[in-house]
Amino acid sequence: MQSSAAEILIQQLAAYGVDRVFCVPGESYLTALNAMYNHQQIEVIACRHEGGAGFMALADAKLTSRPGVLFTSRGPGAMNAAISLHAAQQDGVPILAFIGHVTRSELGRGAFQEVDYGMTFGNIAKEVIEIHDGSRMNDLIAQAWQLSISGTPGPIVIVLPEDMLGDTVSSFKPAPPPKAAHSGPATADIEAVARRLSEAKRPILIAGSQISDDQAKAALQKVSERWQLPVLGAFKQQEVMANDHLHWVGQVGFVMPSSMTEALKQADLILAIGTRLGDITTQGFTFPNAYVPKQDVIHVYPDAEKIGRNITPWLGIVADSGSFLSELAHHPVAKEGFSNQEWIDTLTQRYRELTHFTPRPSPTGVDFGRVVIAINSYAPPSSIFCLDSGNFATWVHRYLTVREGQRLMGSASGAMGSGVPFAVSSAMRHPERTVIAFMGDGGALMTGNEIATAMHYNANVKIIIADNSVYGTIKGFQQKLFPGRPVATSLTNPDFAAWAESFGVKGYSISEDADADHVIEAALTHDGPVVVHVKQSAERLNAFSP
Ligand SMILES: Cc1ncc(C[n+]2csc(CCOP(=O)(O)OP(=O)(O)O)c2C)c(N)n1
Repeated sequence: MQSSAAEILIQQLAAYGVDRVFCVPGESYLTALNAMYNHQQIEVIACRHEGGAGFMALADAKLTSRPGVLFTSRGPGAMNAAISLHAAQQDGVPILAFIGHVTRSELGRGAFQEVDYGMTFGNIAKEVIEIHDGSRMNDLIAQAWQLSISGTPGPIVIVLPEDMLGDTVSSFKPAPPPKAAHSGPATADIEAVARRLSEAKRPILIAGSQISDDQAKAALQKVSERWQLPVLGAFKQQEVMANDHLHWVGQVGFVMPSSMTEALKQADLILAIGTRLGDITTQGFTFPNAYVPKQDVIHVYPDAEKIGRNITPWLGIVADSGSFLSELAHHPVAKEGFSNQEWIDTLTQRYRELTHFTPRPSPTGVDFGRVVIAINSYAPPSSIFCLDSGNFATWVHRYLTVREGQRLMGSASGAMGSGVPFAVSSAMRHPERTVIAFMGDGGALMTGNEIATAMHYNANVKIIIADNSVYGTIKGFQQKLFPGRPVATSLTNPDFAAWAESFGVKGYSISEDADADHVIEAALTHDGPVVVHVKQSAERLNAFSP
């Protein structure tokens, strides 16, 4: 039997369990779109911008633990999608990004919308695979899938010359998807870790993005309890462990008060698992400090290339976070009783002080902390929280309690515009759960038009916009570095509640602190999508500013 290469591509995605792809359609991959017509088990989501489509694929990957799938047109479409591929790279999330391309005879001739994707995405994607021969479709999709999920997961770009998609090729027998190459710790490594943990007086575990599935998270909690380890979430990884657990000491954010950083620096052993120990997680390479840290560092990561890149470890272990954690969770504790309790108490006490909310009324607008506290009260137990990037997030990280069974997805790349698409995709994947997105007025108008996608596909999203009428994060930096000289940071905004209503979404406003509680209750119990316009005070630009 013969098929087109495009048909093989879609058949293979279906065989791998892909049930949803995100796209903006384009003339450069019409044959692939046409093949999707035959495979109704794959839902094709038409988005309003390729950046939005890519962020949706990223959130879908986080929620399904398999690669998110994105299709974009060549040139302009691919360029719009770049932000989401960069976010996937920085978050270590697998995405397959299929990009239409000029025909093979036009290659290298500066054809309409032609781009050299190897050059363009070479430093962002794990691999750029250009398929020149339709008969290789089968093999190369398998390769792309495998590469995206192995080692540090990440984006793979697959370039599809338009005419190649029409190649007539032999049919294939659909096979199950390739599995990630598995890596586990050696017995001697686990023994060494156990010994070192038993000797430590003030150990701390830094938990990263690769502790991503429920099993790994459960093993993390067990390790923390058995080995008496306080747990610090890496940048944006507030969901790795329940925030009301007695060993949770917070997530490392951009802004971290010295009361916490000074306490952390007293640690005598750092067990870093599933994190690349980047600049924000290490607070500018000061905890642990680069390259030779003051404390012994045990660095566990599935990719040898990332160990020792920033921090020289006492022991580096190439292993999946989940396998490492479950082995350590089951290893006999080497010594009876630990003397870490005082240390844990010191850190958790600091954490509790930091997260204790004291209302601070302002004549210029709403204290965003009031809104976050109201969400703590009304968000159902299985809520999915989605974050855009900006200083509004400092209130979320400080005051939101992410409980067991809840999720919080942010973007480690700090990409503005992720909030609405993450929420739309999450609400499609989990229509039974409440999905709440937080964003600033800046991020809201970058990809907020994806609310139209939510309406088109009945995605029930609850969108909270912190409107301080400035690019607050940048204004904060300007105030610090160039006081009294704001440039390009003030904004004129629409009435976001009315804007929401124009999409057919219920719009709410919070104009004063006293509104926060009842409006959030109404918005979260409203049967359908909502936008809540919070007229936030611009006086305090982050949750820690005086
Ligand atoms: C796509 C993108 N463009 C620019 C930036 C740089 N940047 C970081 S935060 C920020 C301002 C965010 O403003 P807003 O969404 O209003 O949130 P706020 O900081 O005021 O809470 C900007 C422009 C970025 N991170 N991402």
